Amino acid sequence: MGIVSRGFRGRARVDDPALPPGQYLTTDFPVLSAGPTPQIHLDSWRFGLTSEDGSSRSWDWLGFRRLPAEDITVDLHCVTKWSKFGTAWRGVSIDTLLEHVDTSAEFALVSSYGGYTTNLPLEDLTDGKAWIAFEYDGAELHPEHGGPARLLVPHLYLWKSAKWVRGIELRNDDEPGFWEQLGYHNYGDPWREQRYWAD
Ligand SMILES: Nc1nc2c(c(=O)[nH]1)N[C@H]1C(S)=C(S)[C@@H](COP(=O)(O)O)O[C@H]1N2
Ligand SMILES: [Mo]
Repeated sequence: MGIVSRGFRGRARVDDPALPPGQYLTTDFPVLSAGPTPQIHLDSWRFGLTSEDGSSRSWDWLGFRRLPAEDITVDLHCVTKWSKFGTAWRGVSIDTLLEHVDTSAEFALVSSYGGYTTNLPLEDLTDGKAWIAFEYDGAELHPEHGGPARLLVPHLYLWKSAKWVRGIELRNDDEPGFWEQLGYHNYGDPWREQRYWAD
């Protein structure tokens, strides 16, 4: 138990035990995108899940929105060193999407409208650790922040939280994504400061 209580969380304290090493707190919500914000119409939106045996499932927007959703409040940590505490989202747990999927895959490759990709171990997406989020702060997710829907994996640096997500491929082998190929750490744990490949 740290000396600083959770009640002190709105203040920008660098000794806050909830702030990972090397991070500073911000209250605004920066937009970081490697390219333009794609225009995605809800009637053509699809989310696909492909297993390592080649089988696949997909949801259109109405089907996706009929899935049980949860409210989650989490801290975000970006590799560019800002952290934001207490962000409120609504989304579908990846566990829900995987409910009827039989897989022994160890890895996931997440892809987005616009071409962005990111990779992570499948176990970092399961057991209540990740969501496909479609609301932020009580309103539909703004396109700049990944709307209509984005992956949210708050325990890893935010580049793993693919905006404009369109699918997840379950794989036996690990395939580096966009930033991972460009030198970002393959895993990206903010508590171990895994920013770049040599960290
Ligand atoms: N599709 C897509 N997802 C993305 C990115 C991107 O460029 N394209 N940038 C990543 C990075 S590096 C960060 S820090 C966060 C930023 O999310 P935000 O713009 O909502 O703050 O989105 C991540 N997800
Ligand atoms: Mo980032």
